[in-house]
Amino acid sequence: RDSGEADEAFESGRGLRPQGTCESGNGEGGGCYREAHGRSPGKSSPTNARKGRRTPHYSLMPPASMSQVPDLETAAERLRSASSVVVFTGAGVSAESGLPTFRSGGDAMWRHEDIQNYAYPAGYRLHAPKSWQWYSQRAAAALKVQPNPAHHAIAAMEGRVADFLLVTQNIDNLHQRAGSTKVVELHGNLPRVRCFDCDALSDWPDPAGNPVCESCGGLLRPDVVMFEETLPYEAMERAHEAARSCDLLVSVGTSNLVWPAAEIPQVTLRSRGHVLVVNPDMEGQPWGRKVMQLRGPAGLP
Ligand code: BJW
Ligand code: ZN
Repeated sequence: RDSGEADEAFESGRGLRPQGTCESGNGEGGGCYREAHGRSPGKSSPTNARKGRRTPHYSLMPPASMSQVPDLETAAERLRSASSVVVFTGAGVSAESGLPTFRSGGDAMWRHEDIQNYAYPAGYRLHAPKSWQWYSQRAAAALKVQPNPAHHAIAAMEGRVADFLLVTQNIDNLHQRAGSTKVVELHGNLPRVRCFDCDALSDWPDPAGNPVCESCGGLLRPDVVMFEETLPYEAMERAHEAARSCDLLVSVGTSNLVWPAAEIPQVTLRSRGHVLVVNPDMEGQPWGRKVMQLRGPAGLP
């Protein structure tokens, strides 16, 4: 292997993982984790961009010593001593509220639905009104469940850390319902509806009715970021800036698979901060000398 590239991956926390574990053929661009991380759209890995070649398929497992596996108290101490903290969340944080994640566990959403049908603009248009009803049911389900201890703990952290920002990929509003106010939403918000054509925002109308915009007659959709759509510019700017300047970024309940959001922890690792990963599954997670991996669920009671 090219040791320069591998060392860069080590330092950035961009994981190497065993061969044969790539999630190809899942309809999400057909890429494996490494492909996605090595060449984010528009932001290719500097090393590979420079050398103009594909990222090789590493077959190394990270040495255990490269990442710390702290006990809860050590992780808590790291958090207490940080004066600038970013919490970066994904669907796993809402799992203990009863909402399925996208990719993990038996009830993962993408196990049951073809994401091409609903989570891509072209698929959504083609499969309306079924796609509309699918999102509408998810919006209703999100309203029925309650924030769990993880949401509450993150909301409480906001009041204790001088410089705090929650950067979430979640669209279910549970962080806000738990009391978080310093929130940046990268993937939009499911309780809102937007017109494909005129961009008018509204609340969910009768889900049984036709998804048609009252102003222009265009097709309605949830105000979430689907695949191949760009993330809100200002939200990404704020997230990048906070990730760049924080002492600690806590990545909770996300597979860290979807770009460009997955770059946020990497921004911290390339800067001066450390990363604490909280997840029951560390496969494909950031790792390296500045990473602590706390294996387990987010919402301990
Ligand atoms: C627990 C737990 C417990 C369980 N406690 N934890 C090839 C290479 C590189 C990039 C691409 C590529 N092909 C395509 C792309 C780009 C694409 C992308 O990244 N794809 C990859 C998946 C390959 N990205 C995009 O398209 C983005 N836009 C973009 O790049 O624009 C430029 C462009 C233009 C034109 C063409 C191509 C690019 C947009 C991404 C938008 C993502 N939107 C979604 C929602 C869709 C709508 C919907 O249905 O809601 O956002 S997808 C979905 O994934 C959702 C989530 O926010 C996001 C992240 O998922 P998350 O939250 O991490 O959930 P899971 O399920 O993945 O993980 C759950 C985790 O919880 C697991 O780790 C569990 O272990 C853990 N867990 N229980 C704690 N109790
Ligand atoms: Zn309209």
